[in-house]
Amino acid sequence: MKKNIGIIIGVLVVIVGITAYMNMRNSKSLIALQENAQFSIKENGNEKVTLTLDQIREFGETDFKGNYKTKGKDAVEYTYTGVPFKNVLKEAGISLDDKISVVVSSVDGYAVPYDIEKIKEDDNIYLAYMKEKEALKGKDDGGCGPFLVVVSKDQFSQNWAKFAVEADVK
Ligand SMILES: Nc1nc2c(c(=O)[nH]1)N[C@H]1C(S)=C(S)[C@@H](COP(=O)(O)O)O[C@H]1N2
Ligand SMILES: [Mo]
Repeated sequence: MKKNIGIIIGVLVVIVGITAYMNMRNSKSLIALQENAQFSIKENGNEKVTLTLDQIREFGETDFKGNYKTKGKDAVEYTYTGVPFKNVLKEAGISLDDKISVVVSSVDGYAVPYDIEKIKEDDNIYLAYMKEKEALKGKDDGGCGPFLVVVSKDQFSQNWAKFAVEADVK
């Protein structure tokens, strides 16, 4: 009997290990699929730089929380992965000193203005590309990505920018 329990635990440990490994591989390959995902930065309407997901991941990748609320449902707290939005602007060589806002535009024509003081805050506005360790799917695949601007400290997600493709710093 004792021996059987040992075998069962052993088998379970192996199954959990294999599942964890497969999940890890899965999220890596999903990210690889999104390697052609791009995000453009403008300064006062002028094209500054277009960044790939691979480049953006080098700007201080971190996990953070976001309260995603969709119509008719309660807000749900998810863990997202991305970079602080201000890091992206810094890496693009844009000074925030003389600026008022960052307007993020999306593939569906949606545009969200963020106050420059909000952008400067720590741990609040992020450029996300993963949710619960999986790459964000695009609009055509029923997702919010490949890039999603998350306002981490907000109670709801009405000021997030789904399918974000561009930011203009003005
Ligand atoms: N690109 C884009 N982002 C958007 C929206 C949108 O229509 N387009 N809607 C906003 C609103 S009002 C909410 S509540 C959240 C969640 O919207 P969803 O429920 O349509 O996913 O996304 C926000 N970001
Ligand atoms: Mo909304």
